[in-house]
Formats: sequence, C-alpha cells, structure tokens
Amino acid sequence: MTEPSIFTRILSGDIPGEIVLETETVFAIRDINPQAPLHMLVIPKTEQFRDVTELAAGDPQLLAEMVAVAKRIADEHANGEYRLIFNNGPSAAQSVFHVHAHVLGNLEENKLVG
Ligand code: IU
Repeated sequence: MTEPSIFTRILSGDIPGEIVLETETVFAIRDINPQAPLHMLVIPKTEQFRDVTELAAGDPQLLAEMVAVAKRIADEHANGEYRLIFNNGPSAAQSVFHVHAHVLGNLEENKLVG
C-alpha cells in the first residue's frame, strides 16, 4: 500500500495542520507557508486524484464542490473575491500529488502575481 499523503495525514490528525472547514467530501487548511494575506488549501478527502486534470475527468462534481468551498472561504475570510490556483506537475511548482486548490485573497489591487 502507498503511504497516505501529507494532506490525508493532516485530516486524520496524524500531523499538525489548521483545518478551517470540512464538508462530507472536502476540507480546507491554512497554508503553512502563506503567499498572500489569505492563503488556504481546499482538498478533497479522497486522494485518488493527483491533479486537477485527473479530477476534472474523473469526478467533475467534486471539482465543483472544491470551487464552492473556495467561495465560502472567500466570503468568510475576505470580501468574496479570490484567486484559485492549481499547480500541475513538478515544473509548475506542484509538490503534493493529492489534488488541492490554493485559495488566495485579500491581495493588493492590480497585482498579477502574489
Ligand atoms: P503545491 O501546489 O503542491 O506546491 O502546494 C503544496 C502546499 O502545501 C504548499 O503551499 C505548502 O506550503 C503547503 N503545505 C502545508 O500547508 N502544510 C504542510 O504541512 C505541508 C505543505 I508539507
């Protein structure tokens, strides 16, 4: 059997992480290394999908749930506006191969990056 991902271990309480929201299928944590004033990760509880390409093909409803949870986070922790980022592959800065969305908010105006 393969090892559980770092996110599955956070969900199970095996390693520390700040879980801010949980639904039946998805949970969200505060990113340990924030790149914006609001930086959370939305993660499906299943780790069967490595990235958003696999997720969109395999379970589009679950992808839609991730987007809905991102919006809830932005409503609760920002002004409802948010940037949603999926890194796909090592050369695109993906380091954890259990699909997750970065939710960034409270950004400075007119900033393309950051
Ligand atoms: P990436 O898209 O795979 O690069 O994102 C992984 C993120 O997981 C990255 O932003 C890390 O800061 C974050 N993270 C975390 O929040 N808590 C952890 O224990 C570990 C990584 I390891």
